Amino acid sequence: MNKTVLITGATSGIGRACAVKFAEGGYRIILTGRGKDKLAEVEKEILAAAPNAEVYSLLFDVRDKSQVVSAVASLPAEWKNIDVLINNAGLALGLEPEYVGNVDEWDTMIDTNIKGLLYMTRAVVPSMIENGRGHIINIGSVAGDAAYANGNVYCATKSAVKALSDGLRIELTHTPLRVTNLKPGLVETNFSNTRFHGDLARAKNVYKGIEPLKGADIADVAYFAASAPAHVQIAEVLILATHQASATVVWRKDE
Ligand code: NDP
Ligand code: 8X3
Repeated sequence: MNKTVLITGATSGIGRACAVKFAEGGYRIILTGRGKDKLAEVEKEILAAAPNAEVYSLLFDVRDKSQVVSAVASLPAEWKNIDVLINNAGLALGLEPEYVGNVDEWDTMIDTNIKGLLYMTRAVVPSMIENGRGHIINIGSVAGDAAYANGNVYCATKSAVKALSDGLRIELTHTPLRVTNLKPGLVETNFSNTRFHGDLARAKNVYKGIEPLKGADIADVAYFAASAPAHVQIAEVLILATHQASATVVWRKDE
């Protein structure tokens, strides 16, 4: 049987691109997300790109511990053996100093980017250990390497993704399982629209004067890491746009 990948936040951006890339590579795809219609749309896109792909969709919110547990437990027997877990669901909300930050938005970022990732890991990894195979690919960020002004809580959540990836890798050294932390820089997806609460002009401005990465660029790296020989563990990858050197150093062409 072909390998199976489960992707959180598969309804948009990087997660959606991973779903298509892994389907094209012959993986069976478990799509997970919060919108039924969006999941159906992604399923259609996958089948257009890879007509023989097998796709199974799970509808849940990664912040909800009991939904995570029951969604994973509800997988039919033939979908239960997950080879690759891509912990991708995540978001930034707002860009303002910590001392005036929106406390509810902090909760949402922490609940999604840290706790959601933990709930998924807790729900999926034990069966990977039992099966003697598995790969956890966490989507961290350049924002986890160093804080930038007004990024505070978002940067902290992505630092946490690094710590959790490193910790899990240490805890799994006695197993064949692998853990990868992918740290993208500027990727043009729905990310900035979400961060700026639907202010499309402000979101567009983030990518002004630079050719940003695309979701597909990150999917290529995720697929490469998953395809490495069993003795090779791609532990961490920082993926930046060519004219970007860090979260804050970006060369922009005048437009
Ligand atoms: P998108 O906004 O395009 O996609 C985010 C995905 O996460 C959506 O499918 C969204 O679903 C899902 N999601 C958000 N909250 C939840 C939740 N509570 N439960 C389930 N799914 C949820 O952004 P990206 O593709 O860019 O982001 C993907 C990951 O990449 C995030 O972890 C982000 O932090 C990280 N990243 C992004 C970078 C960028 O520049 N774009 C750079 C570095 C890292 P819904 O539509 O339902 O909200
Ligand atoms: C997203 C990249 O630099 O906007 O994680 O924080 S950045």
